[in-house]
Amino acid sequence: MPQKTIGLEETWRWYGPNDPVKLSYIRQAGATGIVTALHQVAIGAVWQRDAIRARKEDIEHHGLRWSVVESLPIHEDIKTQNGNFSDLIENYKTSMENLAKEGVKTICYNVMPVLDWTRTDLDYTVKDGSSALNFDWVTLCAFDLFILKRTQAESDYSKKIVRWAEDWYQNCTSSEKKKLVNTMVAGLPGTDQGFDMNHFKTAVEKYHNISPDRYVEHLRHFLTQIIPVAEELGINMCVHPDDPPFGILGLPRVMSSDTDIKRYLDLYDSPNHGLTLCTGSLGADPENDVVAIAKKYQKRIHFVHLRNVTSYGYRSFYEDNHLEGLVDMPAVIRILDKASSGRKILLPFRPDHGHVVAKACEPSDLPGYPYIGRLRGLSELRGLILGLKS
Ligand code: CS2
Ligand code: MN
Repeated sequence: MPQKTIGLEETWRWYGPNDPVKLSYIRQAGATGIVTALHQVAIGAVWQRDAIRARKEDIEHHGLRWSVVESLPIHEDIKTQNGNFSDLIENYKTSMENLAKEGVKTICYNVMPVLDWTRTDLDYTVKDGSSALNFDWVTLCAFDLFILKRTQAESDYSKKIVRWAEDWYQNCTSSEKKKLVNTMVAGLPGTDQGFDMNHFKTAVEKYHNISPDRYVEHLRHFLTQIIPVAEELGINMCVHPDDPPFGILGLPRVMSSDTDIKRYLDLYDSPNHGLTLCTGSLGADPENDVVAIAKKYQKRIHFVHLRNVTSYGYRSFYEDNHLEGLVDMPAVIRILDKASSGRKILLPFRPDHGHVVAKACEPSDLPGYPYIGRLRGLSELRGLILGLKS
């Protein structure tokens, strides 16, 4: 019998005790590692050691291990260098220390301003009838120009896109508009941090005078503080790329391409300052050669999200089945498998999102995180990994 995975660890994102996908279901899906966060703690507050331990014990009680923290979010005030951001950095360090004391030493985070991943449609029917997440540039433009009404937004779009966005906006119903607002600003699974439109606008406007170069300097400051702590604690920090991997709503984006990744990793040269390779996020820009990126940064990749995308127009894409779409998954797996084999610890990967299939049987309604679609993804990836080994 070939071993299931050598070097790679099958993990699964779990949103904690309120996740309709129970730890027992995850065990039955065949994953061995859990990716989770203390979602109940407000962004910026310290993750206390007893809360970490309780979560860890819960996971271990089900025969699983807590492999990765996703995410330990960076507070907006650290990103914009506002208010008491130095105290917030100290809190971040304390959370890292508490995690390390409990033996949880891989931490995923991202540097996207205001929003984590962004989609314009969370229920997009693909050709086999299942439902996927979708990002449409024209719809985003309509949101930006006619709903958010951001100052100077128009200069970010071509005349053609603006015309199509006007058509879209004029022809859509008020319930469609409402749905778009919810999709854009209501927050992500596992967070209570949804915005209303006014707060959202204020949060976006805080970046008005922060150019990508200035934003990089803010992040350099953050890294200079936290990476030495990671080195001391033996923690691998893994930055997640921007999703989608291009500028939206005038916000600075600095982790969207190979050039961006290089600049960001070069801000602090340390093996503990690494990358979450997210094939779906990077793959949404057809200019990004995901296989080349995987190869180039293989030593700095400490965590992997496997997902695929199909693009259908300028800056527009939907999430495809894991083995279909723009990303050459076998090629990525070959690189990761090789990169992981000589390591002291397994390289965790997870199926990042899945389609809603067999809706009536689906226990979860968290966008992107159904049980059955991810089960399909994990199973296909497991088969691919095994097949490439034999
Ligand atoms: C995840 C991101 O669901 C997803 O698409 O890949 O939300 C990811 O968790 C964060 O950006 C990492 O901090
Ligand atoms: Mn991802």
